[in-house]
Amino acid sequence: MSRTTTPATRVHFRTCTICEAMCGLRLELQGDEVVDLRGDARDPGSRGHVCPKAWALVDLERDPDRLRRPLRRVGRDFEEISWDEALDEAADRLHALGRAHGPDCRAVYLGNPTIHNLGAMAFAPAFLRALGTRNRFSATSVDQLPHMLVAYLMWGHQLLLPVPDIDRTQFLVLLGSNPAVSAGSLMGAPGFNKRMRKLRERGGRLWVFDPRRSETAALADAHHFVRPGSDAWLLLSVLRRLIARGARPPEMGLPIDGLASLRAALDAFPDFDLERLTGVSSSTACEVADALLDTPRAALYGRMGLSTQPFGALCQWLVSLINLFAGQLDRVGGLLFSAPAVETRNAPKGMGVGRGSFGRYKSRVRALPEFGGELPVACLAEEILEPGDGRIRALVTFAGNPVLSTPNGRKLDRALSGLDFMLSVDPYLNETSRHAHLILPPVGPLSRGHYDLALQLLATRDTAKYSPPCFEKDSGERHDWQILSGLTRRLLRLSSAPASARLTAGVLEKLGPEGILDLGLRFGPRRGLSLAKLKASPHGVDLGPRRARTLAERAPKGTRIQLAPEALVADLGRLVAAQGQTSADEELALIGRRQLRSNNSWLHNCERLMRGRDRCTARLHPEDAARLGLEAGVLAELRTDAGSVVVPVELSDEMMPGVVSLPHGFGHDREGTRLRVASAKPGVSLNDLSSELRLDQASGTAAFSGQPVRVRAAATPNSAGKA
Ligand SMILES: Nc1nc2c(c(=O)[nH]1)N[C@H]1C(S)=C(S)[C@@H](COP(=O)(O)OP(=O)(O)OC[C@H]3O[C@@H](n4cnc5c(=O)[nH]c(N)nc54)[C@H](O)[C@@H]3O)O[C@H]1N2
Ligand SMILES: Nc1nc2c(c(=O)[nH]1)N[C@H]1C(S)=C(S)[C@@H](COP(=O)(O)OP(=O)(O)OC[C@H]3O[C@@H](n4cnc5c(=O)[nH]c(N)nc54)[C@H](O)[C@@H]3O)O[C@H]1N2
Ligand code: SF4
Ligand SMILES: [Mo]
Repeated sequence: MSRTTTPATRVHFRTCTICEAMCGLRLELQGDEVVDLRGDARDPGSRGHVCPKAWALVDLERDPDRLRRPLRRVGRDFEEISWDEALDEAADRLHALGRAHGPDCRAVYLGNPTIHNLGAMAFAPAFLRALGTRNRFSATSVDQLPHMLVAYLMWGHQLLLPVPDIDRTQFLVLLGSNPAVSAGSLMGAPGFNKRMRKLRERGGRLWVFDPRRSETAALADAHHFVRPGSDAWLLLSVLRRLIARGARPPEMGLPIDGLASLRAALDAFPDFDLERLTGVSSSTACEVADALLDTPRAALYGRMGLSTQPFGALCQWLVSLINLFAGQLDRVGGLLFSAPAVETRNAPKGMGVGRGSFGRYKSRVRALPEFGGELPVACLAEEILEPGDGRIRALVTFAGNPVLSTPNGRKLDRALSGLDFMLSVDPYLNETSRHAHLILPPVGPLSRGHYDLALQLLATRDTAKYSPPCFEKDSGERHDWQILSGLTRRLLRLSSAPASARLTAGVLEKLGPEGILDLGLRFGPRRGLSLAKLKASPHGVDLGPRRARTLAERAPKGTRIQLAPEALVADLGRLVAAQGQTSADEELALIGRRQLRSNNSWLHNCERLMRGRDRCTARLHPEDAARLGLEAGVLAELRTDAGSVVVPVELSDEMMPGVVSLPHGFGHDREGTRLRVASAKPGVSLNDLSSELRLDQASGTAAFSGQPVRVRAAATPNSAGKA
């Protein structure tokens, strides 16, 4: 009788590193094979929630397309080289260009997965310092920059971001956010649907303002269509109503400046026709204001749809003012500030994230303002292409795919192909890294230890959890932090940096991410925490409910709340001027559409998620389709000032008439990538349509929402996805 031996079964607990929900996962393994994956019911934050994307962690770990060794470009091809050779060459070339043209000729772009990566969070600051360039870019300026700018201007720290207390609120108003799909952002909210069911069971209400009847709107007590990019008028109306009803900012434990200037600015703002501009009636705006004022626990919150639009900063300022005047800011059931176990804000100088800064310098070509040491990524391409002193000649991309994720991807594509040197730290040879001279791939997502240093600040509950690596990396692989540290050390050596800088780099490398985390926990505000303690609690530690009135404790010393920051008051003039602008009849307003089985641009090589019908479609209202002579299933050409794409059409009355939506992160048909699954169903890139010139001028954030787009039947029926 033959006997087969089954490998021993082991169970591994970890945090999912894909989105801000930070779901606790329970993986069951037989040998090296993951045979089961489910939500960890004992995780104090996610309590068993999980979504289909979590399996991508397993698939990416095993993906044959995932790079394991450094690649060097040879003509149009790549060859594998050793780590030492690759790191030496990268540092030498960056150093040589810096010597010849000054440090600023070397730019850096940090992508979204950086924040989901303990090692990268711990080691990127030193790398950035060693490079010493003003040309820093990141996904921040296609995402949450307006939130950070407003926090910096109003209460003195870019990371003091108030989070809706969704488990205790009785009235939640969401604008431009779709947590039923996204799991929330700057509001990490795993199991959002369940939590909304509970809200309604306790007699609470959810209202949604969105140009699409989104998956979140479908859960709501009321959904109102709002014209893309027009929310600032709606928010102004809500604020005016609050003030007309006598609302005043409550005692916050901090001095409050600017009430008179704010009132003067609001009084001077001309009357406007809210319904014509936004599609929302004045009575609805008043209802929102009244409910926020009269419900003891209520919160108004706006996210992507409010930030990445022409008035992103104005919107986020108005959101904060509304919550403040309604007495809901820093209050239980309203919006609260987090109290994480590791205070990155208090990290030693240069290691954490400082208070922020704004407008200390400007971009060379378009004079866009710096924020927190970064420039808006919408100007990256022109900074490379435009000749002259100060031109960017080298670029390091780290965990980013800006060709698909930043405005006018085609222009950036062109710009990248002309760089003197480009380095990508990325596990894939994709639309961006295909331009690199060197690609340094980190280990897979299950082979590293993890703790969410930054996202804990933004979640709806304070927890702390360390995930050990599920797999040992093989000796020929490197962690992101080892790549960053290897580059930092070499750059410091080449530039004969002071001994102290080199010593610090050496100490950090010895500590590694886990050692740094341990120090952060031990010296953090929560007593008794350490890495050992977290290792002994594999499901994570609950840090208890959040408290009200913590802004005064957490704001930098000497903070005075600024109700009317000059830059924002001045920006009201731009809103007044936009009142008269009209769009052409044949134009629709373009918005994005996140999907449950996709995450930005980088999960499309996961077969499990890509299965089924083509999801990269243009969705519009049947009335618009009839007017434009389009039917479901036909191919349409979408054209803007930036470019054009051809995509299949879907019809749905979930769309506000006059609005068309397309998901972002697709467009995998570019030549020279190694993406087996993604390029089989490439879709088109939304950012081939978005213009790099369309910005929230106040913050420099890309204004994706509401881009005017001409839609018509495509002339070439066979060119789907091959724009
Ligand atoms: N039109 C439009 N554009 C958008 C958006 C939108 O809604 N509409 N959304 C914006 C938002 S919110 C964001 S955050 C950005 C995202 O923009 P980016 O961060 O530029 O793009 P991602 O698609 O997240 O690409 C992540 C890259 O990191 C790599 N990667 C994944 N994990 C790791 C890792 O652990 N280490 C390293 N080194 N690399 C890794 C992936 O292979 C991929 O190349 O896109 C923005 N762009
Ligand atoms: N499944 C999945 N989850 C994700 C991601 C993903 O790609 N896929 N990405 C992650 C990332 S990086 C982020 S930043 C978060 C973002 O998470 P969210 O902030 O929830 O962003 P979106 O899901 O893009 O939802 C934005 C909503 O705004 C609406 N909208 C568009 N324009 C306007 C406007 O002008 N006004 C108003 N009022 N609404 C508008 C859109 O129709 C959409 O419903 O999601 C994260 N989670
Ligand atoms: S919701 Fe986000 S964190 Fe949770 S399993 Fe899905 S991708 Fe991972
Ligand atoms: Mo994002």
